[in-house]
Amino acid sequence: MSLKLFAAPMSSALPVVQAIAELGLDCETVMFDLSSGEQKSPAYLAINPHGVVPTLVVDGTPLFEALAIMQWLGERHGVERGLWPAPGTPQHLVALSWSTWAYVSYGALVSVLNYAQAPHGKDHLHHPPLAAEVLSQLHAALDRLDARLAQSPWLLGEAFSLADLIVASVVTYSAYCGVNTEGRAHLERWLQAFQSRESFRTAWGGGEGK
Ligand SMILES: N[C@@H](CCC(=O)N[C@@H](CS)C(=O)NCC(=O)O)C(=O)O
Repeated sequence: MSLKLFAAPMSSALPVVQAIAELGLDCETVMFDLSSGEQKSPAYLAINPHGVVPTLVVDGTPLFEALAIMQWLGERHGVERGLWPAPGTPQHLVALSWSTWAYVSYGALVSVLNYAQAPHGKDHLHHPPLAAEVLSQLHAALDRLDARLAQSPWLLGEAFSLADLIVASVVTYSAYCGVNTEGRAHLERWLQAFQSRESFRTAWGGGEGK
């Protein structure tokens, strides 16, 4: 199987780079400089019409959206390595639930927070009451994640899995965006264990954690 990843430093591609490292897969990686706009070249738009990274090209077929890529990596390569639960098991449902929750539900709130906190050059979007509301919803979400992590060291039980990588990546990113993740014992322990992994330090560049 041939794998080619289009990625960029400090981007949504980092968790995918980390997942590939955890799985120990052979993968050609093309690093774009997003500021140069090469992600909008006709050649790349033919692979990913949205002109963003990451895209993983699997035997010539492009797969885009970081969450889809990592769930596919889990299904196709993680099960045999003990990093993703086998389809048909209850743990597989848990992995799909929490990983999708992180990107779709929690991640959507982080996007709104970024707009409400006025992204660079978009001061007209600055909206403090909306930012406060979204922050309070994000903190409530983190409380629920903390409660889940009170049940076991990792999301699926005793062992680290790509479900942890996916969820912890979004939580780590949210901390960069100003969501205070501290003060929750189980969440903090889990986040620290995640950020101490060699794959995190390598992929995210020096282990800049929360
Ligand atoms: N939801 C997408 C987000 C992809 C995305 O927005 N990537 C950004 C980097 S974080 C990008 O490539 N931006 C370049 C651009 O918009 O030109 C995913 O998770 O794959």
